[in-house]
Amino acid sequence: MSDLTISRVETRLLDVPLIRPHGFATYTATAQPILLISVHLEGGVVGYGEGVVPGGAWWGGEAAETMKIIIDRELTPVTVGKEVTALTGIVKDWNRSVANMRFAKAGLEIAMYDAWARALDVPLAHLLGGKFRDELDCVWALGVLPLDEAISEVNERIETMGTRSFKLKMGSGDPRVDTRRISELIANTSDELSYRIDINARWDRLTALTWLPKLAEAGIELFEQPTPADDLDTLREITTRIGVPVMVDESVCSPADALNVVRKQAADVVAIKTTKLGGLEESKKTAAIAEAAGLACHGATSLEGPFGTAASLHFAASTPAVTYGTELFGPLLLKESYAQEEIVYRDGKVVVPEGPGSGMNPDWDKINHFTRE
Ligand code: MUC
Ligand code: MG
Repeated sequence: MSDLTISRVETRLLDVPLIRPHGFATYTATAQPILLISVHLEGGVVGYGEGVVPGGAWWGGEAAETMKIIIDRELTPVTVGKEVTALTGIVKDWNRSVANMRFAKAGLEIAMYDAWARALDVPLAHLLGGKFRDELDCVWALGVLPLDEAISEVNERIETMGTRSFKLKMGSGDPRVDTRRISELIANTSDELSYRIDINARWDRLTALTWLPKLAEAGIELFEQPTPADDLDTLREITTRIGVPVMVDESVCSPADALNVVRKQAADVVAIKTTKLGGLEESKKTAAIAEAAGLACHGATSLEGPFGTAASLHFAASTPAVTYGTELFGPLLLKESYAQEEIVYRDGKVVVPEGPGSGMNPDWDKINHFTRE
């Protein structure tokens, strides 16, 4: 046993209200369930991670509640008592006893990495190859909103964050209505802005081939996951026929998925989420595959809070393959933070927090306030 031995793992469910309802294709979130994961070392250091999905199980099948069960019952017993520096071997042990469950594994892996970096008193990025940049472009996402609310939110974000690039969720309603709403939004806001859409895999091939060209004409510059995750042939057809870059998100939840997208030439950009991919190591592997094939990588979010977002920022700051900016705005969607520090957003960018670890420290009063009974 040493100061780096993992003495215990704690998980607690938080319910954190959002600043406004966030409408996805098939779900509207008003609060974000977040599993706060703490990894305690014998020497007294504690590392933090978050188990988070965008709203709930609709996105990929896991939820904060399932992550708690998997971590408490399956992953913790094969983690406690080992040195945090044995992280790779610990993850191999997890994979022997638990298949898939990447969101759960990501939260615990990141908490271990955070504890390790804090024990060395260095920023998390030092364990990931080191930072080569201190800030990254950051888009803002609008949920499905009525036109007037969307216009005022775009102008408010330009004012408060200097945002130049916006992601528009869609896919919940009539494609004709959605397309008209988005065309009017683009026409009624500054023509110096860039817009992309995320349909969360909910359009079928015919709907996509009918409406995406009209959205391209309206000025949409990127199609995120317009059609189902497994149908890479349709994604390739969209990528080659319409001429607007396609970003895969639900299609890539592992390095092997990225290889399939490369082989099928199904997309131009890969959304790298440290959550869906199972943590920082798996995200590095996925980004390397995309980079080797000439695909761009985007530092994407599952709407993590401050701890998960900071870890993803340290990842993106140490991964040159992330060339397509980020959407790591999660903490700004939460009505209140539960960390002592604030992540800084300015001039359309987000600043990588300083360490040790992720650079975020718990505000226990707020955490206790948000903890689910
Ligand atoms: C997703 O599918 O991209 C990221 C931002 C947002 O508004 O939704 C998430 C999930
Ligand atoms: Mg997406």
